[in-house]
Amino acid sequence: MRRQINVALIGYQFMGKAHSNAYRQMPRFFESDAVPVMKVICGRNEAGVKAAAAKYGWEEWSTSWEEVVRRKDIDVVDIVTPGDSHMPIAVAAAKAGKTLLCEKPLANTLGEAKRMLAAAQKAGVLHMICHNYRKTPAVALAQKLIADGQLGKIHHFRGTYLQDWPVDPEFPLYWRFDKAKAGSGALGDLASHVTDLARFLVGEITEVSAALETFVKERPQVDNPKKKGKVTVDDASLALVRFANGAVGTIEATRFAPGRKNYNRFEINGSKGSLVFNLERLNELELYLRDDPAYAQGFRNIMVTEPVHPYWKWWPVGHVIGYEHTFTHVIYDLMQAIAGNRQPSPNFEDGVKNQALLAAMEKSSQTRKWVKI
Ligand code: SOE
Repeated sequence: MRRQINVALIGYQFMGKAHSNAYRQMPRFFESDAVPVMKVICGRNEAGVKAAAAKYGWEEWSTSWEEVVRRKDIDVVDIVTPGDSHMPIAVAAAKAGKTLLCEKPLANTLGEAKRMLAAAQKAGVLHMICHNYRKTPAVALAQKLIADGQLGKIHHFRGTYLQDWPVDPEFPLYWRFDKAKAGSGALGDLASHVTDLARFLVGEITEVSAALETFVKERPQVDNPKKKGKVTVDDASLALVRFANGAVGTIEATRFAPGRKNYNRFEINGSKGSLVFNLERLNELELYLRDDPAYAQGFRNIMVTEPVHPYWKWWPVGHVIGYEHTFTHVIYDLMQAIAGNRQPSPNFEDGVKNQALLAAMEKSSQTRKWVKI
């Protein structure tokens, strides 16, 4: 008998959809030792959350996260709200003894992120941060190849995350442009994925030199489009980074790259070879090994769709998967961690380390100096 884990999802918009879809898929396809039960979805707008509950398949809905996190029958509290409410929800849920899953970045400030980790540790609960791209089979394979030494000593990490949705200056000033709500712009939303991948694949970053830029300083207000309001976050963030193991890297995240919808790519060069991942071709990993015979040297394209590959035991051989499955793998790992009573990975400790990098990048951009972590 697999353990039934009652989940409460706090928030129901974009990421709420992705998480709901993952919970729905889990019990059907996965041989996990615990299965999520979609108990309750929570949001402030009654009509919105009611519709989301029906559409995504949650048993109940609520407009009060305070009530939901206190419920005795809830095991997991999954937080997908804008960043300004991550800390209060996570701290209250930790105090109530719940397992925590939280969207990235962990919080809006390093101080808040540290409070969340401290609360989880004090309560002795399991905690996980949703960096879904780590759970892409090709990314997990890249990590294994590097950890096994196939690339030798790592010299370079080159990560880019490019989008284009707000290039039009008339795009409205919704919450992602408000520092009080979102914490930062491209930095927290996109660069945070790249810094997480850099840490996952290459190791800890010790020093950063960064530049943040806001190209469109004012946008039409959502409720009153004739009036403009101030954009208080970055549109782009760029950084040079140094790793503890001697590697160097570049991280570029922008919302101003026309034609690039969700272009998350990295290239890693080591003494023995290189590898390339591009989310737009997420089932593939490009690998170049210097030890290949001279006549056969070149980048090979590995289809990461075989049972020997990470996260492939449920999917049919050679049948490609997509973005949505990265979330299913997050939920699978969470359920396995709950069943085994061990901390999932990545968790709030990773969230705090990542937040320290984001804070350092902001400081570096303001002071125009290198900042040590
Ligand atoms: C929106 O910009 C967004 O959905 C991010 O919030 C996600 O974390 C990223 O994966 C895709 O883009």
